[in-house]
Amino acid sequence: PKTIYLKDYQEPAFWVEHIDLTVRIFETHTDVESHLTLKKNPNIASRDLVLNGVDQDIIELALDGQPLTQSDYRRDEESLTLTCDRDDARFSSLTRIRPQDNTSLEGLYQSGSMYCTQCEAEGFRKITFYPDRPDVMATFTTRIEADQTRFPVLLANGNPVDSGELDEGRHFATWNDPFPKPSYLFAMVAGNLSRKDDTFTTRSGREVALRIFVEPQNAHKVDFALESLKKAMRWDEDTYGREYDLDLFMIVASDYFNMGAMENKGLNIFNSAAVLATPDTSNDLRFERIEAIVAHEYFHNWSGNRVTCRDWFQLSLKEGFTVFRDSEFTADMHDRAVKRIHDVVDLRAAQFPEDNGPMAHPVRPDSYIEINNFYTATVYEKGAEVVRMIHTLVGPELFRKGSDLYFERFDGQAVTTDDFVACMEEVSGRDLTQFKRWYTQAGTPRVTVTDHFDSDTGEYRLTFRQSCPPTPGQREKDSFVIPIKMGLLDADGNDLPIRTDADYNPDTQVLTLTDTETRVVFSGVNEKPIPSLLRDFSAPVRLQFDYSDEQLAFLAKNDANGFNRWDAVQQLYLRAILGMSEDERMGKNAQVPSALLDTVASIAGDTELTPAIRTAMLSLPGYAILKDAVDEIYMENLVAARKAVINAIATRYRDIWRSLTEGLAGRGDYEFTAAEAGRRSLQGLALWYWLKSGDQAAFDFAADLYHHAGNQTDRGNALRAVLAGEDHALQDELLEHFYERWQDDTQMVEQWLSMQSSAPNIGAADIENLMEHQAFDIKNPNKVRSVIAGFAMNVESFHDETGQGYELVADMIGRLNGINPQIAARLVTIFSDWKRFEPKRRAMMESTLKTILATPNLSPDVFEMTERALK
Ligand code: BAL
Ligand code: ZN
Repeated sequence: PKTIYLKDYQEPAFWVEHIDLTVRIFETHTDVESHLTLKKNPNIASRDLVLNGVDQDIIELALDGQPLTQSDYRRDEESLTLTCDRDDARFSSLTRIRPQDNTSLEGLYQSGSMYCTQCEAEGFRKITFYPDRPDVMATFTTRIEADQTRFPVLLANGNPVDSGELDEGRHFATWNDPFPKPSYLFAMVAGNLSRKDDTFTTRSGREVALRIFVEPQNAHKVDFALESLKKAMRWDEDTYGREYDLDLFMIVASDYFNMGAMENKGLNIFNSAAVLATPDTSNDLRFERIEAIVAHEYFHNWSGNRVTCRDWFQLSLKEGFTVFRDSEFTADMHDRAVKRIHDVVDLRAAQFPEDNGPMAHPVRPDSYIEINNFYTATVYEKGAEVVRMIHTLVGPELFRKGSDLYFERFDGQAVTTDDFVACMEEVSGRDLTQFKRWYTQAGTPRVTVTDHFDSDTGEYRLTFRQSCPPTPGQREKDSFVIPIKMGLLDADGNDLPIRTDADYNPDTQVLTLTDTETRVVFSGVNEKPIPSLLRDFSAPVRLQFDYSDEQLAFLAKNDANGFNRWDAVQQLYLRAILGMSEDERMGKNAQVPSALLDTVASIAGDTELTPAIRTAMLSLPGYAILKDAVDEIYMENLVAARKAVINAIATRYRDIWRSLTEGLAGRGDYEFTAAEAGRRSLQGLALWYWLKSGDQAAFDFAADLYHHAGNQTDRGNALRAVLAGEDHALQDELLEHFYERWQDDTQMVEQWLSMQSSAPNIGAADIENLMEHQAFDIKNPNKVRSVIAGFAMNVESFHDETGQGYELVADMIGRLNGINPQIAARLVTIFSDWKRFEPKRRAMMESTLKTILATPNLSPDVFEMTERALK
């Protein structure tokens, strides 16, 4: 496979001004006719017209109406190249594809009863010959022809311009998209779909028609997404001044989908799991996720579609910015501190480990083999953190000015992360040259902080030292610009006034570090304070300060910053679990620290904290975070230590968990609000602890809650708690009941699968059985994710000492390699921390990776990921 480098980027020799596309769907095949209006790019001397195309049978090709024969062009696996002597030319092609056999779910494919597309990143080349690169922006006219009975609904980007009947029971629809766009934003759908309509009036008074299309059995599941869409449209007007541009905005739900959703111009296509919701079938987390994804895809209309990426190395230009936007949207809609906590948990659980292993890459990578492998936590979530830091450094007003400038200056263009940052520099007058290292240097910086107090002079000094570990291809790192939001707490827990000559902004409480070492002197300090550092997680770094347990307990109780209160408790948990794990390994008697247990009791009883914050503070760090925090992973010891902490918390406070569970019972109908979701989450967690204490009354309560739940949040909380306990008869009974009741509901079946794959004590053999179940379908990514990815995240089971978990997942990767390489490649990341395990698992995981690498006909996707993992 070929490696592509950012440094080799060149504009194409020809632009496409317009494409006229006709897609004729037949029972056994689909014919695609396309006509490209080409224009020579005067900046490039070459006259090579390079058209990407794969998995297509050529019927005829023509240039300016002259048929082309094989000697007229050069062909390789991914493209054909011909010489075009005219500056204005028209390239035509007629090719044949087979969407019904397309299991990669890229390009045009069959999903259930419908046909739909996924073109990002490089799926359009599976539909027709085209310069399939994001810097080529064209207007599209799309005509679809298909059987009228089987496919009554025919959709494409833009506005409907024509439709009518054809012979033999067929019909057509023609769509025109007036906004130039890259081919990755192309979409079309043909199906028997039910439709729900709504409208949105933009702030300038234009009425936009909103339509959601779903397969008929899902017609009752669209209201929440429609409401979310309208909220997102309003928010983008209010917060960014961005108005929707077409007269029609459509969403289609597809059961077979590799990603969460896709922002195709005017025609978003969603994974059904990311759009369909009812209180009876979706839990609160799912509601929040759907609201965020609907918003994310909608926000792309500006940050991604109107202004797009010049090349795929710039992916974070649209993804990092858009994740930042959707994260702020959720914070505004619900609870800002809780949203920040959830984002940081995800970052630490997914992105930090990525940055800490062989898959580490910069937010703007330098090279790739398969771009699909770079839709990563680094490009998305760390990319969003980088945008957030710019927001923090320049402040909200200038950030908005910078984004206005960016959208205005680059509207209709394909640009780079440098262009984005340049706008922020221009409006703020701030030089962000050093800051841009966040885009080019991989790895999570470490910031070690020490302090010194001089009571004679009333000076308190903090010394910050930053470093960044080596990552693949980058041994040495230059220092980063790191905004540290901070405060100093006095003995009563109040913030002291800050007096310092350092680069500290009193309005935002932000201290900006630029050097490897920074000494900051605070004057007028009468007593030694406790520093509260990295408030709101103001930079994606690992900050280390040598707090005592008592100081952490103090911060957990008193810090004015909600995020840091939570983080102080997390440090207590982490420290306790890691300490106990190490004690265990050394054969010492491991004790749960009393500061931790006291803190837990005080949080559980603190009714001044919202239930949602209490849930977050009472939730232990997961294994992804624990594994990432140690140099060498000893799974048995980590598991034993984490369980011991849970058991101590559960049994010591059994009465608290019981009274919380009972006291937090819901009244009235389900409402998806921050307050109600918080209440349900705390009840779910309390029930889980109560049940972990082994109290029979808790099992009875859970069974009762399961059977009488009026919504899926409560039902799921009850079932998850039962699955975490030891009553196997009750587990079987509820699981059987669940499937019986919900087997016709795809989203519920997916949850049924993932609750089992992530339950404690599940083994590889159970997973094999689950894959034999009629509910499983290896060609459906959601089912694969529910069972296989769920199992792989279930580290207690996946890392079983026999290595059977590894074998099972490797076997799946081998099978998926030929079916859906994108999904197969994603699963490889599960093994990427193999080098950090103790010798036995390390050897087993390495050999598993080598087995994967030896798979016959390995796709470039899986090859690239496995090779990187092994390095
Ligand atoms: N662009 C791929 C899906 C998303 O990030 O919105
Ligand atoms: Zn996106």
